[in-house]
Formats: sequence, structure tokens, C-alpha cells
Amino acid sequence: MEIVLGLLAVLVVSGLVAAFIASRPRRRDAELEPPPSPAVSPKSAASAPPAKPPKVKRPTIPSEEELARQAAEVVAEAEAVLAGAREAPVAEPEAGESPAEQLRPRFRDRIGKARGLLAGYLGSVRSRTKIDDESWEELEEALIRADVGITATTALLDQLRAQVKAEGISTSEALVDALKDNLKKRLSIADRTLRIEPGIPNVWLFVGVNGVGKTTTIGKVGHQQVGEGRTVIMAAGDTFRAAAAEQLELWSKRVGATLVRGNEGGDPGAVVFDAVERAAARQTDLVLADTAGRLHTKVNLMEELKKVRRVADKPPGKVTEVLLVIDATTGQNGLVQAKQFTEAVEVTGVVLTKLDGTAKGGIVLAIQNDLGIPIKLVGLGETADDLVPFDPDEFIDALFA
Ligand SMILES: Nc1nc2c(ncn2[C@@H]2O[C@H](COP(=O)(O)OP(=O)(O)OP(=O)(O)O)[C@@H](O)[C@H]2O)c(=O)[nH]1
Ligand SMILES: [Mg+2]
Repeated sequence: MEIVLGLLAVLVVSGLVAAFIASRPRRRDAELEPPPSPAVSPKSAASAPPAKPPKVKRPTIPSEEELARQAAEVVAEAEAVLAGAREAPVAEPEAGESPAEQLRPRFRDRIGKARGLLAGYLGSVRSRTKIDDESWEELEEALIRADVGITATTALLDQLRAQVKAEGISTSEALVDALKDNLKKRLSIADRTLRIEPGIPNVWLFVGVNGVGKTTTIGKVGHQQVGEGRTVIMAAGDTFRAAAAEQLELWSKRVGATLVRGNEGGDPGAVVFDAVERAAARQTDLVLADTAGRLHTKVNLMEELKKVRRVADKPPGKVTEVLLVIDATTGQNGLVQAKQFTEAVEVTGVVLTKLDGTAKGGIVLAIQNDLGIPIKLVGLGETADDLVPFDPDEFIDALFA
């Protein structure tokens, strides 16, 4: 009997303990957190909505409604990414193109945002039975909103008005065609070749404010030049942050270039000089020199760039390109900064980055008109292959497609 009572007591106590544990709110450990959102490729990320801020840890298990809401969010995100991927059509290979040309990203596939902005206005202009004041107003608004800028827009429309009058253009369709031709002509008057001299270490200096894409562009240019059979040294002239040299080191390994770097806070001129000496000793064709986008003051930055340029231009080296990198998404603000660089160092060309992520495609005309410097290369994404020579006809055709 005692044994039976003892067993009963044990059963009752363990039942109570189990009920107590079950009734306690569960603590959410790290492994109970939802997994991070699936990684998306840079290309699809470009067309996805902006990343959401990281979710805050909640102390209790989410309610059913909360779980349903989170699930709906994930589905919506995935759908947006898929929709973006669907929107980016795969380029049809064109007759006579080499495999490398077929791999090259095309304007028509990457500048959907810029085209979208213009398409609405052009559609409206085209739908008018005749050219009237509203046609001109709509063209003006389209160009301004595309970030062509007031000066370039005024010059462009004045010339177009004169052309319409002189040639007796009367239909809306012909007006849009005339605008398209006018834009192509304006952009065609420039030498966009990248200068390289045989037998010496050519230095291409990359300048521009922070975050515009200098280091990434060096990686892409290095990839192309190595692909064309040239030998390349990358000089980590941005000594302002240690991470800058590390970023360049990754690119150099990825594309098969040599890296020359100095210490954090060291003299960028010395790094570039070292790179040129090494290039001369090894008969390297090209030194791609990275520079800082920010320093303690702008005066410091400009003075330092002048010095780097002077040092890089000393024999045996020769600066054959100073490429100003401009971020297309910053629009007209980017132009103001660009002017400061052109005053400090003799800029020979512009690399316009992130044209894939902006509706402000008109910045191309503003750069040509206001800076008078040819756009030589255009960034259409974040990967090594996403850099193309600027082809004005292809660009305008894609914008008006
Ligand atoms: N979508 C897109 N992103 C780009 C392009 N070029 C560069 N980026 C991105 O822009 C960001 C900044 O690029 P960086 O190369 O680090 O810019 P940076 O000018 O060297 O910046 P600092 O070293 O801070 O002065 C990176 O996330 C790049 O992947 C482009 O053409 N398209
Ligand atoms: Mg950088």
C-alpha cells in the first residue's frame, strides 16, 4: 500500500512540473529567429524594392496574425524580385556578334527606369494631332525631370524649335523623331577612346567623391583590360580607409591583376609611384590607380589628387587617362561636385555609374553640355561584366524604345 501511495505521489509531482514548464512563455533563442531573407543577386536586387530595415527581436513568439503578415511580406518580396527578373528581358544575340559582345549588358535591358519616365511624356506628345504649346511644355517637363538640366534643356528645345520651323515639321511623330536625332547628334561629337601608349606604364587615375563607384569601376576596367590581353597593376591610392585597399585586393585577385598597396593613412602618391616603378620593371601595360573620395577637407582632397597626378606622370610613368567617376543617381548634384574635380585635375573622360538604377538618364546630356567632357564608360550593374563603352546611338535608341 505504501509503495502504491509513493508511486502516486511521484506521478502527481512530475505532472505538476510538466504542466509548469509547458505554461511558461518560451524564450526565443537565436536559432529560433526566422532565417535571413534569401540572398538576391545584385542584378535582381537592383530592380527589387529598397531593402527593409532589420527586424527587431521580439521577446515572445509572434501571434498567428503576425506570422501571416510576415509570410505575406516574404511572398510579396519574392514576387517583386521575380517580376524584376521577368522585366529584364534576355538580350537576343545580334547577327555577327562575337560571344564576348553577346555577353555585354545592353542599354535596352538595363535602363528601364530612365526609359519609363520618358515614355509617358513621349506617348502623350505623340498622341496629339498637331504640335502645340502643350507639346513643347511636355517635352520641356520630360527633359527636366530626366535631369537634362535647365541649361541643356533650353539649348536643346531652342534648336528643335528652329529646326521644326526651318524644315516645316508638322506632325507630333516627326517632332519626337527630330528630338531623337538632335540628341544623337549632340552626343556624337566626342572622342570616347581610352588612351593607351605602347611601351610605357600607362596610368589611368580614377577620381570622384565617395561612394560613386571608383573602386568597383577599377575592378571592371581591370577585368576588361586583362581580357584584352593587357597586364594590369591596381594601385590602392585610397589610403584613407584600410577597407578600400582590401576591396581593391579582392578585385585584383578576381580579375588576375597585381595589387600595390601602402599603409592606412600613408602617402597615396608614394603608393602610385611604387606601382609605376613596379610596372616599369615588369613591363606592365597599365596602372589603374584608385584614389580617396573623401578627406578631412575638400581642399586637402584636391591638393592630394594634384600631387598624385604629378607623381604618376613622372617618367617612366605617364598619365594617359584621368577618369572622373559620376554616380548617375545623384543627378545634377553630381555635376556640381564634378566641376571641382575638373578644376583640380585635368579630367579626360567620365565614367557614369549606376545608370541601371535611375530614371535620370538625361544626366548624360547635362554632362556633355555642362562639363564638355566625353562619357567614355557606363556602369550598368555591380558585376565585373557590367561596364560598357558609351555608345550614344544605342543609348538614345534604348531611351526612346
Ligand atoms: N547598380 C550599380 N551599382 C554600382 C555600379 N557601380 C558601382 N556600384 C555600387 O556602388 C557602391 C559603391 O561602389 P565603390 O566602388 O565602393 O565606390 P567608391 O567610389 O570606391 O567609394 P569610396 O571608396 O567610399 O570613395 C558599391 O556597392 C558598388 O557595387 C553600377 O554601375 N551599378
Ligand atoms: Mg573606393
